[in-house]
Order: sequence, then structure tokens, then C-alpha cells
Amino acid sequence: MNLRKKIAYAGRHFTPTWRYGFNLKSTMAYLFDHTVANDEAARILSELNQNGIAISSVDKLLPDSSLFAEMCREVEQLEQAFADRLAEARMAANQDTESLKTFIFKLLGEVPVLDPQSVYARFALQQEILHIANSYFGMFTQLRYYNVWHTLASQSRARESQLWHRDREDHLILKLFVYFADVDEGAGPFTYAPGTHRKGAIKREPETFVEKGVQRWQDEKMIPIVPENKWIKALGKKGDIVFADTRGCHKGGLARTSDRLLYTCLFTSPTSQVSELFDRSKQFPIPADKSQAFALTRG
Ligand SMILES: O=C(O)CCC(=O)C(=O)O
Repeated sequence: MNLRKKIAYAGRHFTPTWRYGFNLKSTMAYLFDHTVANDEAARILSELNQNGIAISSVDKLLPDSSLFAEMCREVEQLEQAFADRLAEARMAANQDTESLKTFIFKLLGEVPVLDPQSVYARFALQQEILHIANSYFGMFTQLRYYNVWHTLASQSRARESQLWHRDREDHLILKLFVYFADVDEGAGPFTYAPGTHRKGAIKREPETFVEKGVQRWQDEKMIPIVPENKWIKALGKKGDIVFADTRGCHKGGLARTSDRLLYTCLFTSPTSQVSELFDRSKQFPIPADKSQAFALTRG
């Protein structure tokens, strides 16, 4: 990185410039127009702020579980439709290829279409979820991605997101992982080093190596920063929801004995520099609800 780029990067990741410079409009809009939390959302927010991760469930957080039930039915159909391709992907996952994240089969494709009518968008745009995203950021956020990930059990060496890393999409990042089946140790649970997010108390950086342009590290480099007994492993049941600020140190998906099937979505600030992750070719009316309108609109 040259000096100009370094200064621009540092400015973007200095909380006051990120919030009151780059994201002033959505911060001010949110200040005058934010919603009130239910008790579970308040608990999630408090844990997210402190640890960078919080685990809840559809039943605890959402007043109506019918969207989750609808999503389960759609995912079951996708699984059946892609049965042959999943079998091929399973073979590839065991071949340790260097070029692709072969251990995850993305049921909505590599670049999913942003469609507010789809159950995947409607799930992310529920008031309780938008409330958590917007309150965590202290501004109106944008929905930047959703997909259904089928993580394939394999015996290949840990690589890419199976190794510790930080995501780079923004200064704060919020990802959700919603489980369609129980996740045990053998299904490669998402694992988080609490307190390593931007709001967290831990400022020391682990010693990293670079894999395909991304800094990653093995467990032994993480242990001196956050001891292993403090790591939060997102083991869980069908219907559990993991909220994580993936700017903090995390890894996951090293499934060894069983597959993992989950829905994921990503929220960032409006000015995140991440390249477009949706296919936005589908036209749709902007919702009347302000937080949904913000979440769906780019620029
Ligand atoms: O598959 C996992 O549990 C890890 C995912 C991950 O690293 C990410 O979404 O940034």
C-alpha cells in the first residue's frame, strides 16, 4: 500500500471519520428515527457490543417463525434440485484445490440476485434484525449479501475462511448465520475470539501469514491474544441465529464428520468499500419502511 492509500485507509477506519465523515447522512437519519428493542434484541446488542458475537434463535428473537419455516421449505427444495451438483462438490472438497473455496456450496449461486420478494431478503429485512444491525452500527445499514451455504464435510487441510482471519468489508460488519440443522463440533462451527472486534477491548494483533492476499493465522498465533478456553464456538440447534461482527478474529466451516447448512446475510455501513456482492439487475419498488429502504438502496 502506498502512503496515500495508507492515509485514506486509516481515515476510513478511525471511528469518528468513519461515522461523522463518511457515514454522517445515515448516522443523522438514524439518530432521529430509530426503533425500540425487545428484551432479546437488547441482550444480543449488549453481547455484540462487548464480545463481537451473540447467539440467539428464531424462537427467542422473532415474534413470528413462519418466515423461517418458509425458508426451510425453500432450502429443502434447493437441496433436492442441486443433489447431483452437491455430490460433485463433495468430491472436489476433498481434493484440496487451491483455486476455490470448494468446501462451501452456495445454493443461491456465487452472486445472488437481490430480490426483496424472496424469503431470503424478507428474512434479513425483518424489523428485529434490522433493529439489531442499525443499533449496532448506530446508523441505517445496508444489506449487502445473502446466501445459503452448504458446508461440505471433508478431510482436506484447513484453508481460507477455515483459518483465523478478519473480514475487511467495513469498519464494523454484521453477519448472521441461521442454522437449518444442528451444528456440532464435527460440522465445523463458526468460532470467534471475543473482544477482537473494533468495539472490543483487545487491540493486540496476531502474527499472520498471507494466503491469496488475505492475512490469516493458525490457532497457535491466536492463543496468546485470546486463550482457547475463551473462544466462542457457535455450536447450536436448528433455528439458532449467530450474530457476529466479522471484523473481529474468526474462522469456521472446518466440517469433518457432518455437513453444515445455514443461511447467511451481511450488513455494512452505506459507504463500505466492498465490491458488489449482489446481482442488482432486478427492478423493485423501494419499500415505504425507512430502514428497509435504506437496507436495499445503494448510493
Ligand atoms: O464458515 C464459517 O463458519 C466462517 C465464515 C467466515 O469466515 C465469514 O463469513 O467471514
